[in-house]
Amino acid sequence: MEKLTANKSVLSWIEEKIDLVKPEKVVWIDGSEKQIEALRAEACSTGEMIKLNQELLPDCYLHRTAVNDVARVEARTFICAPTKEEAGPTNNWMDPAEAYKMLYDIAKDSYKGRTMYIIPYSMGPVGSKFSKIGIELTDSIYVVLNMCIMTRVGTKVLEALGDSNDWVRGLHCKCEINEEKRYICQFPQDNTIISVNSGYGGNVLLGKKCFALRIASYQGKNEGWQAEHMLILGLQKPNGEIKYICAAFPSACGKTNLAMLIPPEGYYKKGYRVWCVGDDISWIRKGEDGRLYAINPENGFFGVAPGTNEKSNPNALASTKKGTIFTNVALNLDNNTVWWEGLDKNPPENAIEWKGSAWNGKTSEEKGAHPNSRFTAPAVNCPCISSEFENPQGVPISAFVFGGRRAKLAPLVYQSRNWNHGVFVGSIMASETTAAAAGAVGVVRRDPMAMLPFCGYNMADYWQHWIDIGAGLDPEKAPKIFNVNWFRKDDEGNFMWPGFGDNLRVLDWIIDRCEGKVDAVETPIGFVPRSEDINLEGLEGEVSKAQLEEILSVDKDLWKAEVEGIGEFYAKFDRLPATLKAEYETLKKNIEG
Ligand code: OXD
Ligand code: MN
Repeated sequence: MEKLTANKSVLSWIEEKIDLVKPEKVVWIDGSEKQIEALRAEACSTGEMIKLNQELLPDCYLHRTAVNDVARVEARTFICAPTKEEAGPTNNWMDPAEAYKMLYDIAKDSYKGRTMYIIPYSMGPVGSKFSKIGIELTDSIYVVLNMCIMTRVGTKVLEALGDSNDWVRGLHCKCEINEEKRYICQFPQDNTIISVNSGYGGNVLLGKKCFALRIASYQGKNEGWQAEHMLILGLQKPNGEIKYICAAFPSACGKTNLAMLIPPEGYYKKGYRVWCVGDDISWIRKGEDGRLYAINPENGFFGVAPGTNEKSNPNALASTKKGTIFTNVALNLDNNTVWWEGLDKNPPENAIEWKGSAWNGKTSEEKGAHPNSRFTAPAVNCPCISSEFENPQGVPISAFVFGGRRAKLAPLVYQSRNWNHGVFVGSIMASETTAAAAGAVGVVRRDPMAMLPFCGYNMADYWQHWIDIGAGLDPEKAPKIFNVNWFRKDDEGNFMWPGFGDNLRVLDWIIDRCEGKVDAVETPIGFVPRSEDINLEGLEGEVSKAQLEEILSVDKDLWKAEVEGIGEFYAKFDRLPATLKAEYETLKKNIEG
C-alpha cells in the first residue's frame, strides 16, 4: 500500500518497528469511511467484533476482551524517565534503556502472521495550536476502530504534520495478552509510548491516557500549558450567557454524567442548559486576553456503561445509539442489542454475558456486563455537544472544580481562598476506589487532581507547574478553584445528596461565586455556601434544609484526622513546593485553632 507521508522521521521510525515486529502486511489508516467499513467487516469475519442490530443500533458493534484484560493496569504502567526522581514517588519507574530492551524483546516478531495498522491521529482539532499529533502502530482492528472514534484520524493529520518531527510515537503489540508480560510504558523525554500484551481500551488506545495525559502533561510543563484529567462543560444561564467549567474527579466518579447533565425541571424551564465540550481530558493554555482556555483533545467518549440509563445520563445513552463500539457488555440474543447492569430493570433472559457464555439475566447471580465495560461513542452523537466542541481556540474557563467520593468528610462544595490554596485543595484530593482500575474497590486513596495514574513526571513538580501557571495569571482573570463532593452519606449509608441533574444547583452557585454575585461563609477549609444560597426548589421531600446544612458542614474532628493523612501523603514528596507546605500549615492551624 502506498505510504501516506514522505515525512522522514515518521518513515524511518516505522521501518525500524517493522523490522522489529515483522508484520505480514502493513496498512496505513487513511480515515476514509470505506476503509473503516472494510475493517469492521474483517473484524466481524474473524469474531473480533459482533455486528449489532443495524436498525436499532446502526454501525454499532460489540467486542469482548480477554477475561484477564478488562481495566487499566496501574501496577504495570511505567514512566521511563532518565532518573527515578523525574518520575517521582507516585509513578512506577523503569530505566529507559532497560525498558526499551525488555519491551523490544517482548515485541520482537510479535506481528508475525498479523497486519500492522499505522494510525496517524490528532489530539485536538486538526491544525489547532492546542493540538498534537501521534502515530500509533497496532496489530488490533479493535484499536484502529476505537481510535477512529476517539481521535481525528487519517491523511489530513499527516498533511498537518508535514515534515515536522514533533509527534508522539506509539507502538502497541497485543502479543499473547499475557498479564505477566503486560507493560504500558511512557518515555516522556522521547515522546514515545510502548504498550504490550493488552487489548483493553485505556492500555491500548494510546491517544487517550498515555498521550493526552502522561506524555502531554510533561510536554505541557516544558511548553507552559496544562494537560488535565478534567471534563469541560458550558453552563448556559437564562440570559443565554455560557460559562465554562473544567472539573477533575477520579475515574468513575461520574465525570461523564456531570459533563452531560440535564438541569432539573425548574432550572430547565428557566432556560438553564449544560453543553458538553469534553468528558475526560482538558488541554489548557493562556489565551491572548490573559484568560485560560481549554480544548478537549478527544473526539469521542470512552464511557463506563453500567449505571448509564435514561435517568442517570440520557445524553450519554443517546450518544451510544449509532457508530458505537461496546466492550464487555452483555449481548441480548433476542434482538441482537446490548445490555448492562443499571440500563433498565429488564435484563434479557436469552443473552451472552461479557465473558462469552450463555446468560439469563433474570435468574443468574453473575453480572451480564463487566463493571468496567465501556462504550466508545462519537462525540457528535451527543445531543448536548457544545457548539464550541471544534473551536480551535478552545473555551474560556471560569472555574476549576475538584472532587471525589468522601462519605463523611468533604462538604457538598467549598471554594478555595485563592489560586495557591486551590492548588493545595487539588493536591489533597482523595476518593474511594472503583472498578475502573484493577485492584481493590472501596478503599480511600489520594488522587491529586485525579492525576495519580496519569501524571507523566514528578507529581511535586506538577504541583509547582500549577503554581507557576497561576503566578502568570492576573488574579482577576484566573479561574476560581472549588471542591465538590456529591457522595456524602448518612450513618445508615444512604446518599444525602441526589446528585446527577441536581448537581446543577451547585454549579450555579459556583458560577455565581465566580461572578461575585453571592456571599459565602468562611470556614477553616475555605468558603462554603450559606444554606439559603443552594436552591432546593423541586427537592421537597428529598433534601431538607437540615440535611443540606449537614452536608455543608465542616467537622473539625474528621478534618484533624484528614490533616494527618495529608501529612503522611506529603511526606513522600522530597520536592514538595514550599507554597503547598505553607498551605498545609495553614489548614493545620485553622483546624486545630
Ligand atoms: C477513564 C479512566 O477511563 O479515568 O477515563 O479510567
Ligand atoms: Mn478518565
